[in-house]
Formats: sequence, C-alpha cells, structure tokens
Amino acid sequence: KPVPVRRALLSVSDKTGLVDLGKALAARNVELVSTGGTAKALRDAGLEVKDVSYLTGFPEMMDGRVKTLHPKVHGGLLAVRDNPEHAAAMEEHAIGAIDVVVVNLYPFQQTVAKGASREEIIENIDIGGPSMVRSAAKNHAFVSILTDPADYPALITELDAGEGATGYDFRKMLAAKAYAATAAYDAAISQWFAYADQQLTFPPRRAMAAKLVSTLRYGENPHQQAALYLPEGPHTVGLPQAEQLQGKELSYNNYNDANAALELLAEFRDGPPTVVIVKHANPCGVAVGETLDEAWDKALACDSVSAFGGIVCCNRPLDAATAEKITKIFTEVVVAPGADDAAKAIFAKKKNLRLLIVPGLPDPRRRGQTVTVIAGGILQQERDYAHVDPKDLKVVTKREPTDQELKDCLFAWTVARHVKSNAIVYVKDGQTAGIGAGQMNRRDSARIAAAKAAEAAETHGWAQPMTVGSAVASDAFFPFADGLLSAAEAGATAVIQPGGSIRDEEVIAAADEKGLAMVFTGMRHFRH
Ligand code: 93A
Repeated sequence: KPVPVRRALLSVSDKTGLVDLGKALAARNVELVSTGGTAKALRDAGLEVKDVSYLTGFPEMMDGRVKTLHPKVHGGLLAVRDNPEHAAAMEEHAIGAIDVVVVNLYPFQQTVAKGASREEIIENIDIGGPSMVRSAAKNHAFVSILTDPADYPALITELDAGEGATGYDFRKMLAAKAYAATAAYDAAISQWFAYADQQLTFPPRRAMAAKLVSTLRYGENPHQQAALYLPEGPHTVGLPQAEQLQGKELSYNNYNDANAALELLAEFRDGPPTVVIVKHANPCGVAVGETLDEAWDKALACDSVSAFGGIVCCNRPLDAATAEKITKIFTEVVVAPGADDAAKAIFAKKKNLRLLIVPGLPDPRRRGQTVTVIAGGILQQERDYAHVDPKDLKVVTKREPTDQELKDCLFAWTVARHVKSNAIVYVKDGQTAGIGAGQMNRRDSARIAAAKAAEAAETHGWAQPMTVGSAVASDAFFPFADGLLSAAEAGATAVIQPGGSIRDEEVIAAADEKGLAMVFTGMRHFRH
C-alpha cells in the first residue's frame, strides 16, 4: 500500500546531500525532526526543524549516548498502523507516526582506521542509529529507511511519482539495504574486538595473517626481492594507508625509514607542530615549533649533514613556507597529514620527491606485535607500547630538575625510545641537540652525540653547542659513571635514564658532584 509521507526523522553523521534532501522534503510539506548536529545543519540552511528532544521530552544526554532511544521515537517507527491496539497505544501515549527515517551511523570504521584511542573508538560505536535503522526496516510495511545518501534522489522521485506517498517495493528494497548496512557495521565492530583481543593476548594463538599488497622493486639491497603485506582484519593507520601524491614508488628502505619517522612522530600527534627527520631508521633531528616551518628549522639544525637524502615527517598539514624549506635540501620522502595547494605546487617541482598524505597518525600506546625471523625460528614480541607516566619519575639527585629541564628530559626520553641502542639523546628547548645511535657501548653513543652537537655549532657559527644547558636521555641505564660524565662535559644539566645498574650509586654520586639533576624512569627502551 502507498504510505503518504508527513514526517521524516533525520539523524546523520555523514551530512552529504542532507540539505538538498531536507529542502526537497520541506517543499513537499514533510515535517522534519532531527538530532543535534543534523538539526543544526538543516537550520543553518534555513529549514524549519523540530528537535528530537522536543518530541521525546528528554534532552540529549550522556554525551549524546542517549538521544533517540525513546518510545516516542521507536513507537513512531514500529507501530503497525492498521492494528487497532497499536493505534490505541499511539493515541494513549501521544506517539506520532514517522514515515521516513534518514540515518547514517557514527564513523566507527574510519575512527579505527585513523588510529584513534580505544576510548574514542568505543564512543564511535553507534547504538541509537542502528536501533532506528532496524526498527524502521522491520516496519517497512509503513516506513522508508534511507541509510545511503545515494538513495536520497530516489526518495524524491518516488514521492513525486506517488503524489507524496511511497510504494511497498521501494520501502522493501530500502529495508534490505538497511539490514545489510547494520550487519556490516556490527561485523566491523566484532572484527575490531577480535583484533584488539588478539593484540592483548600473548603469545598469540596463531601468527598474524596478512595478504599481499604489492611487490617492491627490491629489498634492502638491489639483489634482494621484497613485497608489502597488509594484515587481515582491522589495522591501525600507517604508510600502506597513505595517499602518494607524487614521486617514485616507495622502496623497501623508504617504507622502513618512513615508518620509523611516522612512529616517532606519532608520539607528538596531540602536541604542537613537530618535525622528525630520519636517516637509516634513526632520527637525526626532531623538534617542535610555534609553526611547522620553525619546527623544520630546529629539526634540521641538529644534524644538517645527515638530513641530506632523509625522510621528513610532520604532524601538521604542509604549508608553502615549510615546503620551500624542505625542498631546499635533497629529501627522499615527505609524510604529513595533509598539504595545501601552495605546498603541493612547490613539491611538484621536485619530481623525484615522494610526497605521502597519511589519513592520521597511529596511537603510540596501541598494543601489537613485532616479528623477526632468525635462522631456524621466528621471534615474536609485543610492541614497545608502554610509556612511563611523568608522575612516576623518581628524582635521585640532590638537585631537582627545573620545569624546563623536566620538559626536555621527557622530550629526550620520547625520542630515545625511537633511536637504535645504545641511544643517547640531548635535547634543549624542544629540539634535539645531539643524537648518538647504535653503538656497541653507551660511552661511545654519548661521545658521538656530543661530537655531532659540537660539529653543528661549528657549521652554524653558534657560540656554543646546543648540548650546553641541555637534558640528556639514555635508553638504558648507565653501567658506569663515564657515560654520564661525558654528558656533563658536553654541558648537560639534567639526565633521564631507567636506573637499575648495580653501580647506580656511583652514577648518582657523579651526577651530584657535577650538580646535575637526574630522574629515573624505571623502564628501559632498547631498540634493535
Ligand atoms: O550515541 S548514540 O548511539 N545514541 C543515540 O540515541 C543516537 N541517536 C542517533 N547515537 C545516536 N545517533 C546517531 O547520531 C546517528 O546514527 C547519527 O550518526 C548521529 C547524528 O548525530 P547529530 O545529528 O548530532 O550529528
């Protein structure tokens, strides 16, 4: 039977086509009822809309978790209108029939894909939306349920052909589509749970399944074959999800290095503008700035020699000023969450530069696993997701670090966990001052970091190296006082390290003697 359409309930996260549909419905004398954001979008377009809370007599509450879950809504959706008892219940409780429902759901899949936190992902599980979709679809004998903006024009065509009413076949077709949509939505949620669980169980029941995405030109060296795989099921966001705007295909080494840059940058995803420069999977400059181009200048200053042919990663969309500066030196890969047109035009002049836009940055605290193949076996471990809470730092020296020293200590500590062991990182005012990576003893890493800082001072004509007045991080404890003494010699005034050496007392005494402030994290971050 045709059902005349008098009232439509609209509640959409994806507002594509909403205003056009609202206008077309209003022009056909259909009353519009909406939830907060949808109502606002319609009102902003000059349309008259009733709030759902007006209908229910309840405000939207609990951060929007309860908006439409109410008998005035679900009664209006589910009532069998030609059933006298249902009609009487509607009459008794003043429930008005709803003839058209337009709903699309919280972007759960997109939230997972952008690497959001567990809390944010859970908040994006839509409850009220699917409930309305399922109620309306069950009652397709009377109600039209639209879950896809692509169907909006078809509704208007249907209404015009039916003189303001919808036909049964049309409603049935929409209902089938609606259940497919909620089924896919719930499947994505259940997959995420399975995946998140798998990430939490160690050892995993089985090795991670993955499917081939593409073969790469070659591996670490030209005589080695290589390929890229994508884990099955939901996965976090990273380079495989990036859009490449220009440049040659990413090589095996590009993936490896750019990933190192991306994972380090992700530590700063909620922070100020930040730039990371990576070479051979080790950072050679990390800095925050007021602006992105200032962060670039500061990151480059650390080790401009190594930055040549490097990988650059930024936590803000690229602008012209930053693009100009980056393209002044030879750069292999640039990764950012966006780029404006001016920046794109500047990069376009460097044909070989690979420019990648990532849809988001991964959560550095996510659980997960890493795999290494050894001769005759496979080593699997949890990723190094743990982060020390600044509240749990232990001051072990007579002198406490100043606020600025503590800030630099934490910055250095964050960088150090992304530097191959043995790692020594000097930081001053949100800028790496010297990085010593991958040495077989800690003293050498400390010396190299200081020597690089001294070289940078010479190159730039600074009065003194940036290590003077800096904070220094060591990824694992100082086994002897010598590493710490060489840091003091370089001018460091604060130290952050795990502690836990049998010679801790000796190291603390040396720090006290030099007037350094030192904090222990109680957690080390080897990286190989
Ligand atoms: O948080 S909910 O699960 N609880 C609800 O009662 C509810 N009602 C509608 N999510 C709910 N919605 C969803 O809100 C819809 O599915 C839609 O995606 C979104 C529209 O909100 P707004 O109109 O405020 O943008």
